[in-house]
Amino acid sequence: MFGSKYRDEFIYLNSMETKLLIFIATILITNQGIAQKDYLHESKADKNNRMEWWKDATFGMFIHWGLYAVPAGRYHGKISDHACAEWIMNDEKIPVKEYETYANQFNPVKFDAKKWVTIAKKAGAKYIVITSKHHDGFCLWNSTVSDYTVTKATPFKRDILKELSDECKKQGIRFCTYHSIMDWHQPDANGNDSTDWVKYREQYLKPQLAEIIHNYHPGVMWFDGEWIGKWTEAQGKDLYNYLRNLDPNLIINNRVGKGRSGMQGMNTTDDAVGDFGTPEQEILEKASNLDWESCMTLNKSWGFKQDDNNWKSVDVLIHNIVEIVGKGGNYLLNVGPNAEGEIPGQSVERLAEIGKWISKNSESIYGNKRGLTNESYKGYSTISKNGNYLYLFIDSKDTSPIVLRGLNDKVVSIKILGKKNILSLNKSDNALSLTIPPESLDKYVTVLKVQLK
Ligand code: FHN
Repeated sequence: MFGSKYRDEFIYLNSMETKLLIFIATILITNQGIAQKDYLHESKADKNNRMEWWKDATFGMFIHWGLYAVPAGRYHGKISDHACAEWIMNDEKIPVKEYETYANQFNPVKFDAKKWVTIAKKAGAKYIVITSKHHDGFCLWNSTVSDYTVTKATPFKRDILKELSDECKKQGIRFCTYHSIMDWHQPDANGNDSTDWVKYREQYLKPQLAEIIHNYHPGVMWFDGEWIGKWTEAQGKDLYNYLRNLDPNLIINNRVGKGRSGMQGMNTTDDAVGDFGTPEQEILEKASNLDWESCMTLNKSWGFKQDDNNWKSVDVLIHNIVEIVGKGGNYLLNVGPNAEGEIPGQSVERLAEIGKWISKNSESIYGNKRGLTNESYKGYSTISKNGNYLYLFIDSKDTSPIVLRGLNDKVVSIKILGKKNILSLNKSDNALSLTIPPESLDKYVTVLKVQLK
């Protein structure tokens, strides 16, 4: 797999001032200088305070971008069998030196951070999570501990994380980063000798994460590639503490450890590390009061795949949002920009349509808690933090009466969100029911605002 022409063997060792900087930094942030605070036993109140912006944000845009956008799912003219284009190096067994040649072709001259952040904002996304480094090991920032970066190995030369993080700051969107623990390009990450693995963790993975945190200030560090045998829960806990000592406010997903399977790392019963659960391409079956985020693609591939036209409909996507918020989660919806630096039109169209719906119904989506149980209301709902307003999501294809049980003495009024007229209610002994005039139904999901006593 190796024979890289790009030096990953810690080029900073050739530079005295950088070596001194690393040495000082290591002294300061390991437990030889400022004592490492233990964040693994943070109080629930402190965690809730730290997570509040993320929970209120509810909806994020995921971005998978890197050298894999160049082949875009094809190799030697053949469409790769794997659904995900970002896995092409592994699936087509592309030798490192051959895969590296994609770097010479990576020149996304149409990349425009302002355009990308505007697309996210218009979609109603409040945060962006971009792949700083995916499994192929290619770095989308100007790393000092590798030559295998967009600034040094491509004709493009620009620091993508810098441009995107600056634009996110300008437009008030939280900038966050995805980072793969597994690294197909790093000799020490794939060496058989355990000292190689220590060297990868301590002298490559951690310094790169420190660079990202110091230079681009991500709100979330979204780990992935944690399933490899070499990575352990204990290493995840060590990394979690290391990063929280660099930025105490950083939010870190449960894939920093081995918690991905379902909701591990979420339950107070087990001690798996991580701040939120990460169900992928699925929505939790049951609602949960734990912090969780469902991540999904718009088609099938995370990275740009030129032959993947399996686009999800807007109706499905909006119903996903409603189900996820109704079950207490966040939604992280992915785009895979192409090698020119453009987000595919099919993605932009869907995100814009989602954004129109969210804009009309925003108070039912952002900053709320999950709502009623099925016993009280058969659909999904959210409730405002102060408990004064309940939001019922009505599938516009379902014309059956809306029934609320056990709330008779609590309901002051019900109206369609965004409209003035109060809807008339039928009261029975323990239930309220109503129907919405067909002409008042939303194209996708109609939202009722219920004022409670
Ligand atoms: O292997 C990756 C995949 O390429 C993609 O990044 C997803 C996104 O969550 N995570 C892994 C598969 O679980």
